[in-house]
Amino acid sequence: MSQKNQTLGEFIIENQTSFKYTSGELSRLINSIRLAAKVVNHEVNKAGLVDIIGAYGDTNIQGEEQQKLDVYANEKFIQTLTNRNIVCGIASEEEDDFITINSQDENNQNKYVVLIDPLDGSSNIDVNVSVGTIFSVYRRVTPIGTPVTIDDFLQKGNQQVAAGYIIYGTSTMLVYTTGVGVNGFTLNPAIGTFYLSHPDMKFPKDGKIYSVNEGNYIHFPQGIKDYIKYCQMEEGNRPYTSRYIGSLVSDFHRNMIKGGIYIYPSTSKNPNGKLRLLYECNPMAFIAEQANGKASDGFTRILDIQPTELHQRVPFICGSKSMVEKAEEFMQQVTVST
Ligand code: P6P
Repeated sequence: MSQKNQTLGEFIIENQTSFKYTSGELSRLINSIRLAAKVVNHEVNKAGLVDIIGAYGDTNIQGEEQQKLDVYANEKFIQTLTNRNIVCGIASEEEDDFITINSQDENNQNKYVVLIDPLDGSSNIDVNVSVGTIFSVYRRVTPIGTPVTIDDFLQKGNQQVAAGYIIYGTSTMLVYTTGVGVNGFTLNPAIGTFYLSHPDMKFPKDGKIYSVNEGNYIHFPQGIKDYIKYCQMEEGNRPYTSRYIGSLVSDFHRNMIKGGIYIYPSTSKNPNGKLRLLYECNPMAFIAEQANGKASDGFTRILDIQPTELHQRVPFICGSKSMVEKAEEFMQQVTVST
């Protein structure tokens, strides 16, 4: 049984046997994500400083070319996963196509593929609002030792073997699941170690926070408009509170701790919504369900959606189970009545 203040490394070792694929590779994969998270965290936390320094031109005071942080984060996660020779393929929001790792090495017995949003919400960096990294892990479905194909990435979310996020906020946390619950680790920056601070995280079944960009209200489906009005009505434990950080990882993390619902629906401008299925919605949905929450597009469980392309978008409703089910009710009522 995990105990508070256990380090991430100790936790991985202790819980490795509980993971059905106990090859140790997944543990090494989580460890490589841990390393990349620390490197990116260092850079994110000095972003403001770098911006000030970088103001003297295109290079910073060390003469380094100033990189956009999401490009930097993308490079660090890809580099770490590649260098440790753990995965056979990577897909990223920052890469048009998937990346094949060591395909020329027929001895490449690596069986995992990773999909990442290296720095979600990066537009918030300039205003010092928390941002995050999201990752999703699958076992490949094509033969080991051959180059990965798109089929290895277009798997349903219910096939994920691990998923997690790093939130670069007032503190830096790594929250992940391997299908046996959700655990949160907080970084002690002084010594660069993640400690188990939030064991066995669970969404409260109900909540009083709804997170949606109401600036798009007039473009929402009628069911979402009706649900938002329901949240605002004086009745029972309502009105709810509206909280929207504009960073999925931050809104999700707060809702998981306090109870709440996050909604990024389809709009007339974006019929499939904005969020990406493979490296945003699927990993967050896996975590949500492992934490007794729920995630759907209003009609279909996110984890059951068959992906058709790497960067496809889906409407996303996720959070406390009873809140998601109420939003689905409004969505499905309108469909029936229209
Ligand atoms: P909007 C960030 O760009 C992101 O992908 C999520 O992290 C966030 O919840 C959403 O988009 C914000 O989008 O359109 O409300 O600014």
